[in-house]
Amino acid sequence: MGFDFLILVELSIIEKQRFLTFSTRVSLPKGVWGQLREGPEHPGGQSDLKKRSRLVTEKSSPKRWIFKIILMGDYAVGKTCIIRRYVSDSFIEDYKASIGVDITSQELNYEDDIVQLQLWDMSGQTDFKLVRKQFMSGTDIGIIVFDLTRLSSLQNVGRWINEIHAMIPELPLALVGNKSDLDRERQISREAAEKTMKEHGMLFYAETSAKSGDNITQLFADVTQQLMEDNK
Ligand SMILES: Nc1nc2c(ncn2[C@@H]2O[C@H](COP(=O)(O)OP(=O)(O)OP(=O)(O)O)[C@@H](O)[C@H]2O)c(=O)[nH]1
Ligand SMILES: [Mg+2]
Repeated sequence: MGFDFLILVELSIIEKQRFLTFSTRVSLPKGVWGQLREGPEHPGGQSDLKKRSRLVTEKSSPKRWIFKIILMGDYAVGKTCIIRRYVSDSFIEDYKASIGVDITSQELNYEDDIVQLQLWDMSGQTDFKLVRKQFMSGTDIGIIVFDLTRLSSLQNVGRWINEIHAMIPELPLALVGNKSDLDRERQISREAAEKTMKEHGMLFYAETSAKSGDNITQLFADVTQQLMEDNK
């Protein structure tokens, strides 16, 4: 029963990915997307993409880059809302758990170049561990989100890191504390979160509110800067 359900979910994700591939705003040269997405897999689940530049159009000006970013973290910490706020500047109060993986694309300028961020929103439910595993390949950077009003979501950060690094050893990771607007319900100080970030050797720590929009654009600007510094 559980197995059948999983297969259905994965098929819908593949359909979605295909749709996104054709609807993306970046005009990729013919065949480039296929080349980018279909590298032979290494045993650890990491594709050979990591060794390749993310520069898509080398000769044209401006240059175009494409990066895959995964968002992970406990259920209901606000991963989907962070992406929604960033991409469509909107917010939904009702919680609707993500099923499997959702992919959204956002384009931005970095200096004279154009960067396309592929944002892979992974369900935080434990049931979807297998699905998450299958969609991690080719990731450039991970964002682990926790809820500033729920201590357990910070305590679980180590588990998320293990899940990711089991598939992609040493993938660079950023830590994000979301729901900063709920100041009175806050359970985690900035210092405690920064300590966790340092203990795990993560890139940086940021606090966001998908509800107010605070620091959301800055978060993705910082992630983009990190990616570009690593790839240029
Ligand atoms: N106050 C406040 N609520 C938020 C914020 N971000 C998300 N929420 C709420 O938290 C709940 C969960 O948000 P989601 O974005 O669906 O959480 P998720 O991490 O994607 O959850 P899963 O898909 O189950 O992994 C929703 O009710 C949102 O309205 C925020 O910054 N502030
Ligand atoms: Mg979600």
